[in-house]
Amino acid sequence: MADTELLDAIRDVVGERGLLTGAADTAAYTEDWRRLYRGHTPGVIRPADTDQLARVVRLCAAARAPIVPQGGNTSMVGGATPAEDGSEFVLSLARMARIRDIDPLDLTMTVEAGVTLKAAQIAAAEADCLLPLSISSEGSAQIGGVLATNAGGNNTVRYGNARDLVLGLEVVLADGTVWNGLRRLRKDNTGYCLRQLFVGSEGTLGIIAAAVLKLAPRPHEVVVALCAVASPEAALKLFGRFQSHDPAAISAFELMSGLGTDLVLRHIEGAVLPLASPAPNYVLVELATPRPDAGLRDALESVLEASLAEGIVSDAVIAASEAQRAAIWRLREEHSEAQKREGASVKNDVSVPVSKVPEFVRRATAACEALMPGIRAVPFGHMGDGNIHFNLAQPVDADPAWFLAQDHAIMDTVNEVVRALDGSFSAEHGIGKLKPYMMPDWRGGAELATMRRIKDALDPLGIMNPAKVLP
Ligand code: 2HG
Ligand code: ZN
Repeated sequence: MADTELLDAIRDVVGERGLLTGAADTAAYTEDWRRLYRGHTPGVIRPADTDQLARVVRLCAAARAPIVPQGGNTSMVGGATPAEDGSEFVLSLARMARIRDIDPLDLTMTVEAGVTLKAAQIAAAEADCLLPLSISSEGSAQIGGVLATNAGGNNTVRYGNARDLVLGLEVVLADGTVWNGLRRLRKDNTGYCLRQLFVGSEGTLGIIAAAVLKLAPRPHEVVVALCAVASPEAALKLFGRFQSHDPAAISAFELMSGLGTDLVLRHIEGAVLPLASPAPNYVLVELATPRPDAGLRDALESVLEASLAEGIVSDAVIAASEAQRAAIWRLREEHSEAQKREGASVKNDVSVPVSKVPEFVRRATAACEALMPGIRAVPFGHMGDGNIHFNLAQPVDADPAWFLAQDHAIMDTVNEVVRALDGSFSAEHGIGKLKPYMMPDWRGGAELATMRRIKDALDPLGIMNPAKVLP
């Protein structure tokens, strides 16, 4: 089918509103959040429901036209950006944004792919439930993308990753067939677990159209503290204290470096440090429980008092209101934006065993400083689950393009340390366009060969998010 014929056929399915073709209209969909990739597209397709989605996928399959599924376009690895050659359609799920059902007794919600994570959290809270997944980009990130990338975020220490919250999926397969797997069962051993194949597949096997997510009871008490610590070693000791007090109460345990926090204070309007003086490192700890009168605040105070007395913590503040809680969280959640404003940055989204986080930060910092004088390590992230964002800010006054041109050397340097500590080169952001070249080295042999066979079986034409994930 000729290009204009295909565009006309797609427009017949999704209507005028459902297809954007002008460069000005498609621009926001062709560049990634980090501005590492700028692609071109013959059109951004915006179906309104699963039936339209399936019909356009069928048209694209018949024309062998490649498709890049896109949610909130918040990928950190270029996972949702089309190729430069202008051959790939962007398939935006944004209009499929209905919350189909919430059941507080089953503790489930059924949501369409284009619902933002934030909107899903709010809907769950209105039903007196908790959707226990929280990421910095939750205001823009959409459920489809969150699941397709198996997002992790701040609550993994307690509730696991996105994968652990999925009971059922509705998926449009690469030939346009709709698989309705929207089951809400806690037990269902009926052959291969197809839903988990699509979770984390980054749109390379099919397109997630809707999902049944597990909810948790809504917490009655939530307490947040910001703690000043001398080093990641001290942060690990503090984690141990909270673990031995009550591991089930920890809903987030986040590490921030002095530099990262300083960048937030410098670049983000209204950000303030609620402590008397700056520290080399900080921990944000959040405890939460659905039990009323659990006395969490007292527990938090007593762990912090003991840690202060032992010299593990040098200062700490417990949020006294919802607003203070939000202000402390803001220091953590604005880390990416602040680093973007500071200049060029190379990101390493890595994981190591929790007990190895301090050693990892020390060795990776030394290795990067040896590689490039003036480079600035900004380690932060989800210490409670071992996932550190070991980001490197460009040397002050360096040319950003020069710095970014060395991203492979920097990432390889960090990954050598990750490997020595039995970690992973991609903890939660996925592979996208940025990291397929690392796959043979890290996942080669039987693992990568099996992934290729799965890809060939489910997407024989190779039209689903080409050149992502697999090298
Ligand atoms: C976070 O934890 C995100 O805030 C982004 O995963 C991390 O910017 C980053 O590297
Ligand atoms: Zn993160």
